[in-house]
Amino acid sequence: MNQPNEKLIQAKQQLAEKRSAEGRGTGRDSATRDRLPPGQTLATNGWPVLDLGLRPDIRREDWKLEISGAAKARSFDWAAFAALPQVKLTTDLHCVTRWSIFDAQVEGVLWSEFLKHIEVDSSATHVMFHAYDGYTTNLPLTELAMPDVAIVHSFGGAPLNREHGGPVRMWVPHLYAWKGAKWLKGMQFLTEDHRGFWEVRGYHNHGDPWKEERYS
Ligand SMILES: Nc1nc2c(c(=O)[nH]1)N[C@H]1C(S)=C(S)[C@@H](COP(=O)(O)O)O[C@H]1N2
Ligand SMILES: [Mo]
Repeated sequence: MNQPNEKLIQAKQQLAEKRSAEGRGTGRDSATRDRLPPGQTLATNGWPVLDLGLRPDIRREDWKLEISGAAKARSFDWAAFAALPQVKLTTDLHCVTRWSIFDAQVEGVLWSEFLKHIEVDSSATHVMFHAYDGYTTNLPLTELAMPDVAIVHSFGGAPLNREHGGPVRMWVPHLYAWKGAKWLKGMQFLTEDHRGFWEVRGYHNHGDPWKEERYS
């Protein structure tokens, strides 16, 4: 009677698993490769944490978002923010330190929706985002107008944890992740561009991962 060659099957299965893991890890399979911007690797161990190391501990009930500069001054507390129309988004995210994550599920308020609830001067061209850890990052209104830009409070169906910028962070998935301020505290509307924390320290002012706009 012919017996299947268990050893051969095992060896082949191990090879398949190895190749599959390599594909996930490095973007060597074509579907992954097409979604990975140049020079990026898919993070294999969940969503990495990157920041200045301060990680402020803000409770939802203590959180405030201040609108300032070339816009009507206004403050949102958690209740006011949570009352705005909410969406769920599934997007990829790319970090300049070369990891990417696929299919991040976030929930919050789309930028396009948020704009309906504030009064921005016609002279405004850029926004400086301010965070509770002192971090800043600048974005032109034209980039904020791109799809999937949002102010988010949840990830994977749960409140955004402290490490990833809870209670509320910016989500700008078409640019490198440093453009998304964690522990969001303020939006300062500007009539000209000013560079944020990393942008004055050699990071690219625009940060398109598909063009590898990493450093300037
Ligand atoms: N407030 C704040 N936001 C921040 C940072 C920071 O140091 N402070 N780091 C930025 C950088 S460099 C990256 S890569 C992403 C990382 O987000 P994550 O830790 O959720 O992966 O947050 C960005 N937003
Ligand atoms: Mo980063």
